[in-house]
Amino acid sequence: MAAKKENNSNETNAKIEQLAQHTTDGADQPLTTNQGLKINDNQNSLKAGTRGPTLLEDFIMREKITHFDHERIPERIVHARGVAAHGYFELTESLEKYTKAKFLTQVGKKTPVFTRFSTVAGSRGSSDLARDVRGFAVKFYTEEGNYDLVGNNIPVFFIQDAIKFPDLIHSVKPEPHNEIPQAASAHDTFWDFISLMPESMHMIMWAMSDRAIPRSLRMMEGFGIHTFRLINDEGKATFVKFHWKPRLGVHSVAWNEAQKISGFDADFHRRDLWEAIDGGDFAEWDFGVQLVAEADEHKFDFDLLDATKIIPEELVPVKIVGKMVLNRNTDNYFAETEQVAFLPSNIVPGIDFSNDPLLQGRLHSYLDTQISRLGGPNFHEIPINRPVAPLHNNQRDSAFRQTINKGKVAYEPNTLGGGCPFQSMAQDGGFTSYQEKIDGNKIRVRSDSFRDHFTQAALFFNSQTEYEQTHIVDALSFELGKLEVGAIRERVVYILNQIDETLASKVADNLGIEIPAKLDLPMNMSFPADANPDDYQPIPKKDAKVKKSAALSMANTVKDTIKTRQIAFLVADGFDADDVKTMKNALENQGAKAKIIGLKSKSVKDASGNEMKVDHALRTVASVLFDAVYIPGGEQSIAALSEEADAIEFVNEAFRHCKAIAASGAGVNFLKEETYVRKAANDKAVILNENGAKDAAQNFIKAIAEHRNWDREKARKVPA
Ligand code: HDE
Repeated sequence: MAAKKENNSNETNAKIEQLAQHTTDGADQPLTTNQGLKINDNQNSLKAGTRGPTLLEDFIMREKITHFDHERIPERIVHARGVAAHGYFELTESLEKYTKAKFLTQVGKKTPVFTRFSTVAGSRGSSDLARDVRGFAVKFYTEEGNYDLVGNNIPVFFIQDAIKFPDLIHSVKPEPHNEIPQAASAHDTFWDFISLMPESMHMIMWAMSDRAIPRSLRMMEGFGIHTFRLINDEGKATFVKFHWKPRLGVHSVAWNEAQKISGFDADFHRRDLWEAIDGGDFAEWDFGVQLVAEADEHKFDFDLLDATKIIPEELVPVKIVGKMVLNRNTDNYFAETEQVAFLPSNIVPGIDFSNDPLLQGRLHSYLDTQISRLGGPNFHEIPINRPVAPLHNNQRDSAFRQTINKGKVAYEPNTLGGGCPFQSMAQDGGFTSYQEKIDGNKIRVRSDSFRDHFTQAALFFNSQTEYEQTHIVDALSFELGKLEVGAIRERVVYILNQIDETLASKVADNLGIEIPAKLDLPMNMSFPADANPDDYQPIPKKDAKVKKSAALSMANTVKDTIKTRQIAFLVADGFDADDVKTMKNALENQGAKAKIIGLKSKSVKDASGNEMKVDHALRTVASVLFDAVYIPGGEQSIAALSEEADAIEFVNEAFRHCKAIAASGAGVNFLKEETYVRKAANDKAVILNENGAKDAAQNFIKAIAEHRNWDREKARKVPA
């Protein structure tokens, strides 16, 4: 056992060492060229005379500027905006019965991982808070080679076949004639495409829900989406879907809030992940699998190969078998986060693909795209992409080759190299593909079993609470309201009506239109756009086996922790130091972060004149960057805050976004007299306590753990 443990940590250390060998901060080192030549003058170029022209001979300047000229590489065509961290995956329950993959069979084994989160549509400099799907890509550096689980935070996808991917992405990206809008789906081309692709409707329900505006990357689920296969020692296959469940629960912000966060801190998610890890609050997810025996492949009323469908957890529960901990930030964003290359085709013995036509296309695309993005086929040699497993083959040369392969043998079979490197038998870890029986015509067609586009869209909508449904209606009304072409709007509303009549009528009402009685398609188009209209008509919603699924609503998530929540304390000179101390201690004991916000940048004085450092000046922040607000007592402090429009807006906005708000002493008057909180009778997330912070703390903690009091929207007609 001890030996095994040592082995695990050796592997983790090996990856860290491997990266460390390529790491430099230049400390105590002379400045050199890329050839190691020490530089004597880094201030002046080589010139013909003091005031003469610069000489072509200045190889030092030319090397430096040439490198600079090429500092930017093409960004990812999708998922350009991202952030990543290192950590490990630890297996807690063996899947030995189903797979021979070593990292999934040895309980307690820790496998190093590098995980990158991203938005999809925006370019690299866009905002973290765009309404969008989030990428959730994990590279496992296993002893049998790299395994990449390249998933998203939404368990389904827009399209069923990879051949549609370029169309989907061209439609959602900024429109090509004027490159507007950035990182937004609320424009004509996206909805034009969607209105002709009814298969996207399930995904649209998720994308228009609050799942598309997470509170934190540490508070979102991850899904492998496709059905994959696990293969055990006997070669037996079991279908599998992969899940990541965040230990802090699944939480989101309000749409109005998301738009404002984008202005106040476009790096909100990146900063949140960085600061949490930096402060020792490691990000954690449980890892789960849904397993389906091969014999049960056809027992569902949807197709396991259709990536627009989930397997409801009521039909196949998620079995938790491990956890992932992200505990180390990158040393260099570019070298690690930007240069990491994820490939769904990176698998290890014990895992195999299914015939999902979306997955099949991905197996080609990722390798292909890295070749132009990372400058050639040697991107596997970049430190972050190197496996910890040893690597030997006869691939040679091309741009930026790092390995110096010795000897004259670069082919196999050979005798001159002693037959090396040699093939491995399956029992020695040699990869063999699962021998699936295939018997069919060579044909371009969509399987009939892929035709039902509305049943699961309705399942998702029906599984939401009232406020979640309202948010979907609001999001659709926002997106469709932005369109310039009315006919697109009408088509989408017509399709929404196939999912749920109330949904469609509420959206139609917000848009000021009627639900169209029939689909109006220009140019004799078929629905959806398909070569042969008779061949492919979406079928109406079925009477599904599962009508509501608890796992689909975020209302049912973890709500018993305030760990890492950011609580704003609004103060000015003369604040009550006891209030601040008591509340700060109470919150920090539960793992939350109290942030002092004063009127000036440096410090603020309490009622006795003692100075306290502030974390932020009010003018640099807004309540959208925090989870809750506390106003401590202190007559003078409150008098000053009452004169500050920003302080009043801070509270009003927190109220509008349904956050927990607490006050003690004179702070109560501020809330009651100056802000919307005066309207908040019986609001469980407004905690007013004239007697001091101590009594307020417990109720405040409870309200913060609930994340939001979304009911406030209904009671107070507070738009969010
Ligand atoms: Fe991707 N996708 N994708 N995708 N995808 C890329 O690869 C592609 C799809 C996902 O953090 C690209 O390295 C096709 C589904 C993530 O680096 C590219 C299809 C899912 C990331 C590509 C899909 C994803 C990518 C662009 C349709 C969830 C970011 C840059 C069949 C399961 C990984 C790159 C990172 C990135 C192609 C659909 C997830 C162009 C053709 C479904 C998380 O190769």
